[in-house]
Amino acid sequence: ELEAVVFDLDGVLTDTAEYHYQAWKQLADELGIPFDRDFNEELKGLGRMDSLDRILEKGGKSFSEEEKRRLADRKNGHYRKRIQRISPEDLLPGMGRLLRELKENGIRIALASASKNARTVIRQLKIESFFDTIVDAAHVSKGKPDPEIFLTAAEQLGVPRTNCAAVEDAEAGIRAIREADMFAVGVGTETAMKGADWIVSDTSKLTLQELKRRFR
Ligand code: B16
Ligand code: MG
Repeated sequence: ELEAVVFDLDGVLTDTAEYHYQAWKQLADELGIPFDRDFNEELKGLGRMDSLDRILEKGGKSFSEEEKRRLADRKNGHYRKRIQRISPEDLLPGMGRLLRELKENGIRIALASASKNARTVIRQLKIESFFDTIVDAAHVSKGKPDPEIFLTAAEQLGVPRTNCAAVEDAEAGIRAIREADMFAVGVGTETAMKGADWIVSDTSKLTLQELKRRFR
């Protein structure tokens, strides 16, 4: 039976994925590395350093660890500038309703985000009080597609993993959910979300009633 729902942040609760794209694009432009939305798809859900490594690899550039840290910080600056504008209006369609439905029905709620900026974003969206636990990159050692972040969320909620559903918009995230033995809900296209147990084209289709029906 469904006891808990674990949410990814970027691309599920709000479209920070767009801001990550813009911030990486700005950094890539500064470095003279080609960067487009297609390539950005591959970065979704990956941690900051993993993403940077992919971009540098694609551009055929190598930097020292020290320089890479500086580049990652620079990207984070580009990103933080953009997320300051986030407000409750930036919650993706239907997500405010879903969070309320879950609360009213006693279903526990967790956040599992690879972003170290997750709490800032959740605060700006004014949805912090819905979450029973927030697990972000600072709490885990292995990033998605490793299942650690989802398993940590279930553990902190005290709910068996098989009674959890998790919602993701990234390939790496869907893999992590499946590895964690949870019910995987994918937001996106059939191709990008292949492997998910239930795929919705956008967040407005995510209702508790339908989730319960699909849940194994
Ligand atoms: P930060 P999620 C992920 O968040 C993003 O999808 C990914 O694009 C980003 O690189 C990663 O967080 C790290 O974010 O640089 O803010 O620490 O989708 O797992 O909520
Ligand atoms: Mg995401």
